[in-house]
Amino acid sequence: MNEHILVIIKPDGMLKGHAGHVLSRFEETDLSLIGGRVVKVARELAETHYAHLKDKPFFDELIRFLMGELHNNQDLVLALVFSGPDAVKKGRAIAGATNPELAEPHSIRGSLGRVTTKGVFENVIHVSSDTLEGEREIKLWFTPDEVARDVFPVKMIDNRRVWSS
Ligand code: IDP
Ligand code: MG
Repeated sequence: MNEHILVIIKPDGMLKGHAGHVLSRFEETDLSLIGGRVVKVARELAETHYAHLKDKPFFDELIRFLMGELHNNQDLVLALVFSGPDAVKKGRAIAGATNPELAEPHSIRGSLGRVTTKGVFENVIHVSSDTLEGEREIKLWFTPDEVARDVFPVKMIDNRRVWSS
């Protein structure tokens, strides 16, 4: 059964030129790349993406991080959709643990991430942590026409294809 995940090269990864490396790591798996866009991260998108963390003490810093405010105003990220068997497990293994200092050394976060002196986890990539989160996030970052396979149901509104829920 195929799973679908959102992967984001975060501003630290974009600024440091790690997008190609991340793509290479995913290309070593059997996952298929079925969507990709360069996205300017507005505050509303960042806050919606991380809405489940809004009560955390690091939330404001996290939003500023995703908007690129901690990285030379690097406000463009690369958002990717990967699909395939066990995509969540494979994607999370490539990413490594949330805290770069605890992440497996050969993972993306373990090898390329860092914790700032202010305690921000600069962890290079986002990967959906389960299939429900993957669905919510893909629908948030992509329209149906921007995903090259029919992964979730769509409906027509004013002659446009939109996600049906
Ligand atoms: P995940 O990215 O591994 O799924 P989440 O718990 O969903 O981890 O947290 C989302 C993001 O919030 C992390 O990737 C990281 O950038 C940041 N974050 C999570 N926990 C902490 C923390 O304890 N301190 C600082 N930043 C954190
Ligand atoms: Mg998460």
